[in-house]
Formats: sequence, C-alpha cells, structure tokens
Amino acid sequence: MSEEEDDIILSELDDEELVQQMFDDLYDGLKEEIEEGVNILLERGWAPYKVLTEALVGGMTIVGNDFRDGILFVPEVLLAANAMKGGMAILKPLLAETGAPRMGAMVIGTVKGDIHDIGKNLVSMMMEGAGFEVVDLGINNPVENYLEALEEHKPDILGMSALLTTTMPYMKVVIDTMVEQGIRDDYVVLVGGAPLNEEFGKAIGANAYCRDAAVAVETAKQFVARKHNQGVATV
Ligand code: B1M
Repeated sequence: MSEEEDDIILSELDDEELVQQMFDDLYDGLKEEIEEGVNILLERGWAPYKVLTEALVGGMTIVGNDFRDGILFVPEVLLAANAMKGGMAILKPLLAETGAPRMGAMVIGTVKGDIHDIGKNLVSMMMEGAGFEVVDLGINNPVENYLEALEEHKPDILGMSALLTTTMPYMKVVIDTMVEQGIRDDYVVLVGGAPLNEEFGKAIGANAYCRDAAVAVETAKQFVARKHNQGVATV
C-alpha cells in the first residue's frame, strides 16, 4: 500500500468517494476497512439494504469481472469474499430486525460441487429480514441433504443456489428426485445464481428463477400467499 493510500481517512470522504474507496478496499480484500466503511454509511443514515447492494454487491461485481478476465485469481477473490462477508455480518442483524410478521419457512443450500455462498447468504439474510425462518444447509449439498432437511423442517420453500455452469444442472437432479419420491408438489422450489435464467428455471421444473435476493423475497411471499389462499379456499 502506498503512503498516499495510508493517509485515507474513510470518515472524511463524502458518500460517493467512500463507496468508490470501498470498491477498492473490497478489491484488495481489506476486511477491516470494509467493516469500517459499512459502519460509517450506516451512521450516515444509509439503509442496510442500500449499503449491501450499492457498496458491497457493487464492489463484488468489479471483482467478478476482473476474475473473469484473468486479472484476479482465486486467492485474491477469496480475500475479497472474506472482506464482503465481514461487511455482511454487520448488516445481517439489521436486515433481520424489521419486525416483519412470520411469513413461512425456507430450506436453502448451494448445490453439490459448488462452494460459492455469498449470494445464498444474502438471500438467507433478506428472507429472514422479510419474516421467513431460514434453514441454511451451506455449500456443496448432495440431493440427500436437501431431502433430509425437507423431511425434518417441512418448510414452505426449497431454495437452491449455483454459480457454476457445471453445477447448475444438479438442481434438476434434486427436483427429479423429489418428483420420483412424490413430494415435488409439497414445496415451492426457487432457484438462483449468476449463470441461471428464467428459461433454465422452467426447464428444470422449478417454480421460479430469482434474479437476486430482493426478487427471491418477493417471489417467496407471492407463492406463500397463494398457498395460504388455496388452503383457505379448500377448508
Ligand atoms: Co468463482 N466463479 N470460482 N469463486 N466466483 C464465478 C461464479 C465465475 C462466473 C467467475 C468468472 O469467471 N467470471 C466463474 C464461473 C464460470 C462458469 O461457470 N461459467 C467462477 C469460477 C470458474 C470458479 C472456480 C472454478 C475457479 C477455479 O478454481 N479455477 C472455483 C469453483 C469452486 C467451486 O465452487 N467448486 C471458484 C471459486 C471461487 C472462490 C472460492 C474464490 C469465491 C467464492 C467465495 C464464496 O462464495 N465464499 C469465488 C467468487 C467470489 C466468484 C465471483 C467473483 C463472485 C460471486 C459472488 O459472490 N457474487 C463470481 C463472478 C460473478 O458472479 N460475477 C465467480 C456476489 C453475489 C451477491 O452474487 O452469487 O450471483 P450471486 O448471488 C445473487 C444472485 O445470483 C441471486 O441472489 C444473489 C444476491 O442478489 N442468487 C439467488 C444466488 N443464489 C440464489 C439462490 C436463490 C435465489 C437467488 O434461491 C432461492
């Protein structure tokens, strides 16, 4: 780090400069600086969701592009992910603190062969904030993990995340197994992750593809409301 950079005092930057600096700090994997930046933005009255999407996800998009282009490599991206998680940990209780009424329950996990978890964690945080109880199975989940969790927790929703084109087909393995076992229609299946799209979601038999965490929350709410209305209608 140059002397000039050493001199930067985050709290003296205006909002726009601070967010730009946080992009740089995320890129450089500086967890403490990211945590400080998040706290400063919150103190300035930024909503937790705005800090999350504009400062953290915005920064991670730049990291993602340079990873794709071979400018950054796995170790650097791991550091950036670690810094991002530091910021997310501060926001998590705030996003969950909305006092939203209990909406339902969701089991979520990243599929087998895939260790990306930032997006899934973000979805979990936002779902909790919206009043869903979330059981997070973590990463690299074979079909058995999902089935056991469905059996144990009986959620309304099964969520699956995949970030690799090589792991996204595994979502179909899970859904097909649910069909074979006659339990597919007991759950709303929502899928997400950067390489997916709506067409893929339909093709594998999911109820919906969710572009981002906010869409996941809205979609989950709609499906749960529909389920409850059907329940009332059949009583
Ligand atoms: Co990896 N990686 N990575 N990586 N990584 C990608 C995905 C990649 C696109 C990078 C690139 O080349 N541009 C590329 C995949 C290419 C492809 O498949 N075509 C890639 C690769 C190749 C790899 C490795 C194979 C690299 C290697 O080893 N040579 C390897 C694979 C390891 C494995 O999984 N087996 C690997 C490893 C890693 C790290 C470990 C270094 C790290 C992960 C750390 C972690 O997650 N703890 C990492 C990272 C950080 C990325 C990028 C840079 C960022 C992903 C991320 O966290 N984004 C990523 C590039 C990119 O996506 N542009 C990349 C931020 C996050 C908020 O967004 O996850 O999309 P996202 O989640 C969003 C939505 O997608 C949606 O909501 C979220 C919030 O809005 N969503 C859901 C996600 N899941 C959902 C589930 C739902 C609903 C919505 O359920 C209801």
